[in-house]
Amino acid sequence: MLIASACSCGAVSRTPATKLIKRLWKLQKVGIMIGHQDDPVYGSSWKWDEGRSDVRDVCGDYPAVMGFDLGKIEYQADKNLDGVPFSRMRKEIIAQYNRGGIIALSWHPDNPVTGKDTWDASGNAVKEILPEGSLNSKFEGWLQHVANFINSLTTEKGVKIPVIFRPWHEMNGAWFWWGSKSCTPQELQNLYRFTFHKLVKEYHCNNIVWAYSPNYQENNDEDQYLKYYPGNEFVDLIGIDIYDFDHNNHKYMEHLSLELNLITSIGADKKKLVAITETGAQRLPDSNWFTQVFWQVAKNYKLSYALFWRNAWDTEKEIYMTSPGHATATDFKALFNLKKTLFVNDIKNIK
Ligand code: BMA
Repeated sequence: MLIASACSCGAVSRTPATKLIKRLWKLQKVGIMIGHQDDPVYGSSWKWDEGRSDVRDVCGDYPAVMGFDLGKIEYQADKNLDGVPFSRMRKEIIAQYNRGGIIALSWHPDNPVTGKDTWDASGNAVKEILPEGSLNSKFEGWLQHVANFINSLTTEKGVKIPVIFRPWHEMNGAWFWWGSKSCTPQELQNLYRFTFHKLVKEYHCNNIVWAYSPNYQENNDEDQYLKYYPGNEFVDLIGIDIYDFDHNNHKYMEHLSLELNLITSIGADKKKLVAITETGAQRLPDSNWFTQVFWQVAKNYKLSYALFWRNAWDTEKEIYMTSPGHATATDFKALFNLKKTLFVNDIKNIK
């Protein structure tokens, strides 16, 4: 099961994944990359235009990290769960790679037992899709579709594009069908390892940097954080998903610093990259949130990146990133101008 491409401690054989891991270690020493989910496909007041980005329209550069979600690739659908065509997603991933940027993938698959969406936590789905379960072969098909997409990420010259992938994210929460109320920690670990094994060993995805990405949790400690951890050989980067959903800056700052104290120390112990794998203040109610709330905490840590969630075209409350004319635009430019925040132009020559 152990393979060189999944090891973060110095590549044995050079694969697209090990090259990206090495690059991420270099970059983590330079600053914190700023990321944005679905950045080039829609924004707070537009959708599907080409060549647009709320981030670039505000500060003149693309985010260093772009996030995309694979939800519904399990059916080989044309569009993901948020309406993004997979062909467009592939095109934007290639463009982001060509400009020197980095790509992070998540996956919100439907519930394989009930056929309902990813938030349907019923049906003991994890047990059913594992090797002894009744839906294992169906699930293998799903993983093959994921692998086909990830393997299809190549430049025009045929160079395979590496991506950060964080399967079964927020598993310590109870909202997804792989969450804490729907399976045991052991089952979740088996699911992660099964996913890893299929994608890496069977489908030869040598371009995945593997991320472990639980959600923020009250009174978190090392044991809690690692409760679902699949093992060092399956993980290159550890992170945390953490939001402010109720406009409480103080609480967000306190929680973020507790989580970052914890995961940067675990990261140092385990020699793993560390990131804020999802974050944001819902609706962005404060004009200076980026520099005065987020950055006041984040600046104290060595982190790979912070990925702000999407400016949803389909849900009014889901605004997590600045945009032209938004009250946060001036403050975001100030964040952009800081030496330690990295956008594409800051990283493109650091290979
Ligand atoms: C969630 C929300 C959903 C969305 C999903 C996948 O956190 O933003 O509206 O469908 O991510 O992008």
